[in-house]
Amino acid sequence: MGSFEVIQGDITQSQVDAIVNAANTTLLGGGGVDGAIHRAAGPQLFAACVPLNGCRTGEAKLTPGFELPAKWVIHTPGPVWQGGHHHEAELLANCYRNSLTLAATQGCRTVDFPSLSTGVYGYPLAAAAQVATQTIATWLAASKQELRVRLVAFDATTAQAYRQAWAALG
Ligand code: AR6
Repeated sequence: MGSFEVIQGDITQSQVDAIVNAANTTLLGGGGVDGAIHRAAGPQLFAACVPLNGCRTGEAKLTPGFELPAKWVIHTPGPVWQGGHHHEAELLANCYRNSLTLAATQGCRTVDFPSLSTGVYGYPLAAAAQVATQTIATWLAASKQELRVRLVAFDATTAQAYRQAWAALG
């Protein structure tokens, strides 16, 4: 069991056990939330990512948070939207599931996600929100741990999409 909530804000400010990074497969930084996380964590984050040798789409790898308020960063490359027939939904679900499992394995009680894949990677927001909320709900229902999960939306439109998708699960 556990809980889920949507908030609006800047994930680099999150005071939680782990934040999730919308990374790319190199894990060596980029723009968007990835760039913001690397800037806020400081250069040690990049140094910690180099020996990880990248990460496959849908998988997740852990580093410390360094100068972030969050203790850990879980890096997961989401799928690039290619029209919806290239396993995008399955890969996006894998990102959420693998990140949650990694957080739980690490003993985290609180984990914050950004809206994976809906920026540069072009995943349609409503569809991404549906996959994310469904995957989180299923994972929480199956888990024995008390994990508090939050979706940190950068803007109001994104927050609304995830709130709607969560409510639609019934
Ligand atoms: N806090 C919370 N959400 C944020 C923040 C922040 N500080 N900054 C941006 N967002 P994106 P993707 C939101 O493009 O689509 C990078 O270059 C943003 O508004 O960051 O998975 C990586 O290196 C959007 O809603 O991630 C990859 O190459 C969401 O975060 C690529 O972009 C995700 O947008 C990954 O693309």
